Amino acid sequence: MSYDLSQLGWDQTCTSAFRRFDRADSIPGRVLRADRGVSTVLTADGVTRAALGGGVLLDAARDPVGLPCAGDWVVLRRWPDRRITLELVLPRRTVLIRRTADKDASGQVLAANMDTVAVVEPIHPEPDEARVERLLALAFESGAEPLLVLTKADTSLDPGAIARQLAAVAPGVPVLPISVRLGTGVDELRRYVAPGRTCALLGRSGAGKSTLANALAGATVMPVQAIRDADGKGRHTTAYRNLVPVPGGGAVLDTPGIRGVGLLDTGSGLDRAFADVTGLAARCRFDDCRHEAEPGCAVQTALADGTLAPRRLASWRKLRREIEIESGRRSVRLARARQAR
Ligand SMILES: Nc1nc2c(ncn2[C@@H]2O[C@H](COP(=O)(O)OP(=O)(O)OP(=O)(O)O)[C@@H](O)[C@H]2O)c(=O)[nH]1
Ligand SMILES: [Mg+2]
Ligand SMILES: [Zn+2]
Repeated sequence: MSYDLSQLGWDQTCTSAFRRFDRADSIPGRVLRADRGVSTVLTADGVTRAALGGGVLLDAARDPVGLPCAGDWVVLRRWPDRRITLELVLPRRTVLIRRTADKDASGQVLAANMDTVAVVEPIHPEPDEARVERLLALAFESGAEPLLVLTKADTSLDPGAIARQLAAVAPGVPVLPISVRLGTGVDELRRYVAPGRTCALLGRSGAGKSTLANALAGATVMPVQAIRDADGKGRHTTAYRNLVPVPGGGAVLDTPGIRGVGLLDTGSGLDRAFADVTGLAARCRFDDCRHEAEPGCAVQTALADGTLAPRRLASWRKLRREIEIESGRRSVRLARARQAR
């Protein structure tokens, strides 16, 4: 069996990154799934399992962010005794990363090298604007193009109205209502998994991510929640992140539902997710405007004339504060670690 890795986005940049490590016994591949100590990797020769090599383990001991994850381009090594090891993770073009409770880690990598991050939010039960905002900030921060997918469009009489309502919390982001049940919107999503392109799915448990992945793959690759419970809450069905190649196209990267997601942000992802607010803030008279009662505050003007929703401003402030507190903690930790050394 032979597989053309360019279908999955292997390009000139990958080729030159790989060349630096190229040896007779090295082969490139893309991680479909990463488990503890072993990765499932798609190479030109098909799917193989590879144990983590010493170098990768050493890097990961310093910072788990260096561990391979679904979507990573990697270098494998074939040993004379037919063992295969994963020797290197090639530089990530984009990376979806969230804050973890782990004090020393710089975060948890959810997906790598995707072109699009689709925030997947169900129309039923009611979409949660605050969750969409938070996930979009994470999506923007990844470096990939965000997309908002509204699933289960068949549960609403007017999905278009819900899409318009949510577009207000997703400025500049395409909003795509989809019903896999009715087959509507799936073809639009297919554009994001064209040959060479990868789309990661991110959203709460039960949102319908795996159902989408299966629809794109044209097969049941991911198990989905069998029975819909009345409150729509459901339990986690997908337990691992999985890159699923799409026949005749690129790939979709399914992830387990996330409950809370801590932002690990330099601020730029958040600012881009709140482009409406930051765009206004840039027009305030004072550079250090706090958008409270200062004269010439464009944000207050927009609140007064109804072009900016108060909820939206409150949301932005809340997430900003969270990031500030977190980065404060981080620098204290770093300083302590330096002192300890
Ligand atoms: N009515 C309707 N139900 C859907 C649609 N798509 C998915 N569902 C249902 O939503 C439930 C959850 O779907 P999953 O695909 O397992 O959700 P998930 O986001 O992968 O969930 P986790 O793996 O737990 O994160 C299933 O019972 C699906 O049948 C749709 O278009 N319409
Ligand atoms: Mg799932
Ligand atoms: Zn202002």
